[in-house]
This record gives sequence, structure tokens and C-alpha cells, in this order.
Amino acid sequence: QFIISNMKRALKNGQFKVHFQPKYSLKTERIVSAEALVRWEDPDRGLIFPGDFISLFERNGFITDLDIYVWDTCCKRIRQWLDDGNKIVPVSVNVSRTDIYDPNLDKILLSLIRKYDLSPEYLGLEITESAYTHDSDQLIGAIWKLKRLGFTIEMDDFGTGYSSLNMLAELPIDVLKLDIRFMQSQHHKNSRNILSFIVSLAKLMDLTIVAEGTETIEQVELLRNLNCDVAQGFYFARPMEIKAFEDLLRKQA
Ligand code: G
Ligand code: G
Ligand code: MN
Ligand code: NA
Repeated sequence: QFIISNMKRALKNGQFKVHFQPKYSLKTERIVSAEALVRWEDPDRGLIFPGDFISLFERNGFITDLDIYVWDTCCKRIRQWLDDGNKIVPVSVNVSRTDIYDPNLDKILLSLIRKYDLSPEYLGLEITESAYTHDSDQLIGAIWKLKRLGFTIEMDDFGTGYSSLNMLAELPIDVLKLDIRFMQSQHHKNSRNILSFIVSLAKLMDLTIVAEGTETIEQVELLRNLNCDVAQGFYFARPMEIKAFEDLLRKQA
């Protein structure tokens, strides 16, 4: 069992590493953005994936410290790309449901983009749909504040939780990230119909659609036929160290 002081020490000692997974345009097959995904490199236990610690950190409140660290790391990196005159793509970070209910969330994010003198459009905020099920008035208010500041609002894991269609009407969403399960169930005709419907609806609403968990050429072709915009998944690239991502980005320049 971990205790908070251990997590804070791990954070201070640089044991949390931010990896990037590229997202590709299905039209051009070029990288159009990246998702930041955290890993914990524990000297004793090895590499630990978020599935094993995020929900614990959400319960004990440490998630906000960790998320701010991840956001800061991404902003610092984007600033460096700008200073070096490199090709740059926006980076999406995960925003936990706990962060959303923090009344200072907008101030925290605003102070980060000021600290690195960035335009907010370089930062996508991936908000998981499970966050939408608690207090929806508070949530809607919080997300509108972030939208007004200029951040890109991305609805993560779309299509598997509650009231997702309702939320599309009430929230200023820019990007829909289709839950990975849509990709895993495409051998069923019903699933294909649902996917096709969601993509059409998103088009109608001028949203960008990102398909997560794209692993095979068949999935890529299906998404292309549906006119889906962007794909993320092992078919294209796995999450990788930031350095490796930068090499990849440079190679396609
Ligand atoms: O990285 P995987 O590749 O194992 O990530 C699993 C899940 O963990 C993601 O779907 C995401 O919801 C969550 N996650 C990954 N990185 C972060 C992070 O930096 N902050 C938060 N809050 N969640 C994250
Ligand atoms: O936050 P979110 O659910 O968006 O994080 C994406 C999760 O999906 C991470 O855990 C990442 O490692 C994982 N992932 C990314 N691409 C693939 C893929 O092609 N297949 C599978 N099974 N998982 C993937
Ligand atoms: Mn995500
Ligand atoms: Na997701």
C-alpha cells in the first residue's frame, strides 16, 4: 500500500514519466497531435501503468498534483519546440474527474500557459466521460470556463457512459474520442451501424473525431470509409518517450 508522502517523493524524484502517443490524420497519414500518457518508473517495482494507480490517486487526491506535473511537462516541451523553431503539433492531456471539480482548475491551467507563454490552442483537454455523470451543472460550468479560455475540449472514451448524447448538446466539445471498445466490436453489424451514426452526427456538429485503439489495417480502412478524421492506436504507433516522439515528428517534416 502506498502512502501520500511516498507519492510526493516519487514525483519529486522524477519517477513519473510522460510518454506521448501520436495521433494520425486518416487523410494524410501524418501526425496531427499527441496524447500525453503518464507512467511510473519505480526503482523497485519497475514500470507501472496508469491502470494500476490512477483510480487510487483519484481517491486519495494525489491525482491533481500528478496531473499538474504532466500538464507542466507538456507545456514546457511545447515552449521548447517553439523556441527551437521546430514543427509543432498540439498535445492533449488527460483531465481527471477529480480535477474537474476543483474550482481552481481554470486558474491552474491559465497560469501554466502564461508561465510558458503559450496559446491555449496547443493544449487539448481530454475529459473522460465518467466525469460527466456526477454533478452535471458544476461540470458544465467548469468546462465552459475552460472553453472560454481557448482550450480545445475533447470528450474522451465517448459512447460508453451515460447521457453522452445529451452532453453533446450542453457542452462546448471540439473533439470526440471514440471509446476503444468501438474498434474492438466492429465484426458485429450493429456496432458498425452505431459507429457510422456517431461519426455522421459528429460531422453534422462540426466535431473532430478521433478513433482510439486502431490496431489493424481493416480498422483503418473502415474509419476512412466512414470519413473519420483522426486515428490513434498501435497500428500507427504506441505511446513512446517524448524524445522518440520528437524524432518521429522530425522525420516526417
Ligand atoms: O496509458 P494507458 O496507456 O495505460 O492509460 C490508461 C488510462 O489512464 C488512460 O485512458 C487515461 O484515462 C489514464 N491516464 C493516462 N495518463 C494520465 C494522466 O496523466 N492523468 C490522468 N488523470 N489520467 C491518465
Ligand atoms: O486516456 P485514454 O483512454 O485515451 O488512453 C488511451 C489508452 O489506450 C492508453 O491506455 C493507451 O496505452 C491505450 N491504447 C492506445 N492505442 C491502443 C491500441 O491500439 N490498442 C489498445 N488495446 N490500447 C491502446
Ligand atoms: Mn485520454
Ligand atoms: Na480513451
